[in-house]
Amino acid sequence: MDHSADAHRTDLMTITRFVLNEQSKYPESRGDFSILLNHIVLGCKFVCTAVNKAGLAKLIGLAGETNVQGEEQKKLDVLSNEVFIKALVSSGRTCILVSEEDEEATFVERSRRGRYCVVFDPLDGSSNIDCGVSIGTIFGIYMVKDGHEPTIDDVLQPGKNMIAAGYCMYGSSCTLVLSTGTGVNGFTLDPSLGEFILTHPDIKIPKKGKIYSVNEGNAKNWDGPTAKYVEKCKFPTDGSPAKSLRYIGSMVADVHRTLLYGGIFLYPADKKSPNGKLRVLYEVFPMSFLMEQAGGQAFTGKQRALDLLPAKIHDRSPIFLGSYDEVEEIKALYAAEVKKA
Ligand code: FDP
Repeated sequence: MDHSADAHRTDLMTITRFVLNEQSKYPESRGDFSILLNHIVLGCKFVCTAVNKAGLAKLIGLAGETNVQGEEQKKLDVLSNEVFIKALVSSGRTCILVSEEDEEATFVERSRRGRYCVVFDPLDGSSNIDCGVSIGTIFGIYMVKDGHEPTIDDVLQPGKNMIAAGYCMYGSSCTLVLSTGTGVNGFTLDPSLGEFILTHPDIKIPKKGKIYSVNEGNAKNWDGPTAKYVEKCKFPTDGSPAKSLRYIGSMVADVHRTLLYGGIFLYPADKKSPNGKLRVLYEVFPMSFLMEQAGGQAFTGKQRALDLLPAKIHDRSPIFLGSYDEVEEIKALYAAEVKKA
């Protein structure tokens, strides 16, 4: 990439401009989605700033410490949740919010209600906060039909009914990846402007990948197809080179790398956790939506991930997502297992 040319670019495509451009393609649009997205973006910027200061916690008193004024400070995941709930409610465009942090869904009061339901994990990968590893916010958006009183069934919907999904990664840079159902675009926060700039237009995941990403510490409890797939990654029998293993243990970071470089990310079922670990509504669905929109696939071991119908808001599911060919291989291994039975 020609960075010197970039430094002189003055015509920047900000995320706001991008979304307004998209909106202008739909003359009937009332601009509600753009307003909602603006509030999500604000939440991401707020959390990004808080995450960047996390390493200074002991010095200046953040995240569970007592600060110099003697005030008790909030843990980052609790703070992030509050930031997003407030940003989403104040947008006036939401009616139901489901957060990883809250046991129950939040129903927005009638006077501040809009048509969108947002499911989100405000700070995913939070076990990585204290060591400064990349973490992120994941979100998915459903729309409630006009004139209907929102109920929990409006969010207990298959992922294929989402109208948008995305994540924001708080890493060496702050990157927001978004799909509104017509491809995937990536934006990087320019801290000097305080704006997300389109840096990764029309992301397409490579059809095949050289990287697999999994917590191999769980291998002794895996089922046959998962164990066979990972064995093939390490000891291929078709003459292809062995794959590299990369596992950060922070879903946003592992999925982001998979999206850009290709490969597969898996959090399978195992004997101890028959439904895997990751949550359907705000981890599996948004990431599966993005993968499909980028030309990849997402599979649960039994079906297309976006066809799942969650029964409860915090349901979990095994997940295999990434490059088209890699997921195709996994699907073949599970199909062979079903045939054997
Ligand atoms: P974390 O527990 O740190 O919040 O679902 C949360 C998650 O992280 C994902 O971000 C990550 O992919 C996964 O759990 C890591 O789980 P393991 O530690 O079991 O590998």
